[in-house]
Amino acid sequence: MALLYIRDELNETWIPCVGELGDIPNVSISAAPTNGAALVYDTVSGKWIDGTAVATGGDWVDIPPESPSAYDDEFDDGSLDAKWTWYNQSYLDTWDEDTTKEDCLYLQHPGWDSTRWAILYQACTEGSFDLRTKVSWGGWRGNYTRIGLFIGEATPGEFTTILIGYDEYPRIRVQHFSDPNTWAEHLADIEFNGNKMYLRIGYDGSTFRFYYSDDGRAWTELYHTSSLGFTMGSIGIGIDKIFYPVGYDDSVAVFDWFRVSV
Ligand SMILES: [Ca+2]
Ligand SMILES: [Ca+2]
Repeated sequence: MALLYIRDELNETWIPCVGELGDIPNVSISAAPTNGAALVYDTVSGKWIDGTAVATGGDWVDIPPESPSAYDDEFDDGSLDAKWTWYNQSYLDTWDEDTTKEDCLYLQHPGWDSTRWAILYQACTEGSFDLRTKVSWGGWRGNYTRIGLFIGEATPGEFTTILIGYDEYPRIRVQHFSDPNTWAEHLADIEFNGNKMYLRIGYDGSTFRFYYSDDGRAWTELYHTSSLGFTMGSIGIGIDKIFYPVGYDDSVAVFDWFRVSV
């Protein structure tokens, strides 16, 4: 029989689920199961997940949700889903949904053509939402290379992104663009020397919040605003690398999944 563990977020430990659960902060468990399985409620994602999935103390944020939204993509079936539309895909930009390694989406952007952000987007005008992705670098990075998560106008026009990127030094940054080719303003940033990050944008009907996390569970808010300055019409992911001469290595964004709660 698999042993179920419960995550104690306050003490950052896994607690074996034997006997009485007691009052453990931030988690709850379903009624006694009849089939040997158990459901654990993850207060971070707001979803019930199969308790056996965390039996080894694993990283359950990487387990697909039981009820994915129509916007979700696990990037695990070998082809780019029809729900995505490219913006600024030049003949140089390629994608690879690699099912032979980690079931990730690789966006490769040489960057020495005239475009800036190469973007994959979906139309979205939801009143409130929670948008998350897991992203890492898969190639070269230098000044003005960026990979990130965004919300924007339709097609997508003006947009605001939370990204991991490089500008004199490596950063996590919230940035506003007038359009995918035109930078507008820096809104917030911190130094970040890592390679992998979870990024999140939430809107509760009154405030837009931009978060990052190194484990996908404990989130740090980097920026919030009550007004984006534009009307939201799209959500998506992208990679930016501008005007490096031929000879620099390609820049590659590796997205593991894209999940949306509305
Ligand atoms: Ca796919
Ligand atoms: Ca995946």
